[in-house]
This record gives sequence, C-alpha cells and structure tokens, in this order.
Amino acid sequence: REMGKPKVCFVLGGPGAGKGTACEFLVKKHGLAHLSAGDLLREERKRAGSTYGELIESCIVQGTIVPVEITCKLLENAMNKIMTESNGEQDKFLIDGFPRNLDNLEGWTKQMDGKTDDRIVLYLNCPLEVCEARIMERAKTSGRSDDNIEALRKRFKTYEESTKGIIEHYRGIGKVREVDSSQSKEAVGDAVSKLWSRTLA
Ligand code: UP5
Ligand code: MG
Repeated sequence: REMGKPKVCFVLGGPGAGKGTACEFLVKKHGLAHLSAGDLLREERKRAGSTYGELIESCIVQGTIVPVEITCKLLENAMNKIMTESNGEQDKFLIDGFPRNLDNLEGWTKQMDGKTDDRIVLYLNCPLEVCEARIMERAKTSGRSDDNIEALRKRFKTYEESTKGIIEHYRGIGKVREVDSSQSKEAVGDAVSKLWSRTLA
C-alpha cells in the first residue's frame, strides 16, 4: 500500500498541563500514535553510546530546550518506524511537547518540509498554579530529574518566554484548538476526544 504523508497534531501547553495524559486518552479512544518529544529525549539520554546524553540531561534539569537537530531526528525516526511497522496504516500522530521555540519550529519546517501534513495544534490551557500543584504531587513518585521546584520554575520561565510565542504563531494562522485542561481528567479527555472527532478524524 502506498504510504501517505503522516498527519500531525502538535500538543502544547505548560509543564504539567496534562499533555501526556490527554495523548494517552486519545491513543486508547481513537488509536492514534503518540510521540512525546520529552520521552524520546529521556530515552536517548539513557541509551548506551548516545553522544547527546549529557547535553540532554543538562537541558532537562535547566529547563532549557535541546537543539532541534536532536529532537527532530528522534521524532522523525520514531515516526518512520511506526509508519513502516504498520505498513502505513498508522499515519496519525500526536506530537507532544514540540515545537517549543522558534529554533524548534524552524528546524522542523526545514527538516520535515513536505514530509508531513501538519494539521493542528491542540493547546492545553492550564493556570501555572494548577500545573505546579500537579507536578509537585507527581514529584513524590516520578523520579524525573526536573520534577522539583527549582527545575520547575525554570521550565515555567522557558514556557512563558519561548513556547507561548509558538502557540500564538499557530493561533495567528488559525491552527490552534484550545481546551481548558484545569478541569478533571475525564472532562479534558472528553473535550479532546470531541475535538479530534470534529476536526481530525
Ligand atoms: N494530571 C494530568 N491531567 C490532569 C487533570 N486533568 N486533572 C488532574 N491531574 C492531572 O500530567 C502531569 C501530572 O498531572 C500527572 O501526574 C497527571 O496524572 C496529572 P502530564 O500528563 O504528565 O502533563 P504534561 O503536560 O505531559 O507534563 P510534563 O511534565 O511531561 O510536561 P513538560 O512539558 O514539562 O515535559 P516534557 O517531557 O515535554 O519536557 C521535558 C523537558 O525536555 C523540557 O523541559 C526540555 O528540557 C526538554 N524538551 C526539549 O528540549 N525539547 C522538546 O521538544 C521537548 C522536551
Ligand atoms: Mg509529558
């Protein structure tokens, strides 16, 4: 079967806004593929023989953004693997936590030019106080090196300074679909599922 272009929905929102949780819900309900840029970077960090382990870890604990060449390649490889293994059947992707800044956006556009069909941005809007409470709760068990108040403040700063502008860029070109993710998990799941059915299925 001829492989079409993968259809992409970017999922953005602050640290702890519920990107991963909403994506998992959509995976279960609609069978989409979920690629978390953060998860791919955490995997690459611990891969034996990776040249980028230290660089990735230092960005993660400082809440800064990893150079796009690294993240973009991990995303492209993961996407190709899923497309190939499913014989092109799985062609709908949620890309969670990317692009986070202008470097990411430009790098993706350059590297993926014509290879993907970037449909919309699902923006999970949640007050940072709520995000903070969620992350600090998760910190008790997550083991993530950036789940502590110092690193979290830095993640918030990067979000405010870099990622919000990317969301506004997409809003300006009519691609943003927004959900209030301060609601319960069930309500957020419902809202993102309806959005998916209406605009992307
Ligand atoms: N929870 C979720 N939804 C809830 C709800 N509706 N009600 C109540 N509780 C809810 O959720 C966080 C916690 O909240 C969980 O305990 C959950 O049960 C609960 P989660 O779904 O994990 O939220 P998410 O938005 O995915 O939070 P995450 O911490 O993953 O967000 P970040 O954006 O901070 O982390 P990410 O992994 O994307 O990135 C980490 C770092 O990697 C970045 O800081 C950066 O250094 C690096 N990075 C890059 O450099 N480039 C990239 O492209 C991506 C990452
Ligand atoms: Mg996440």
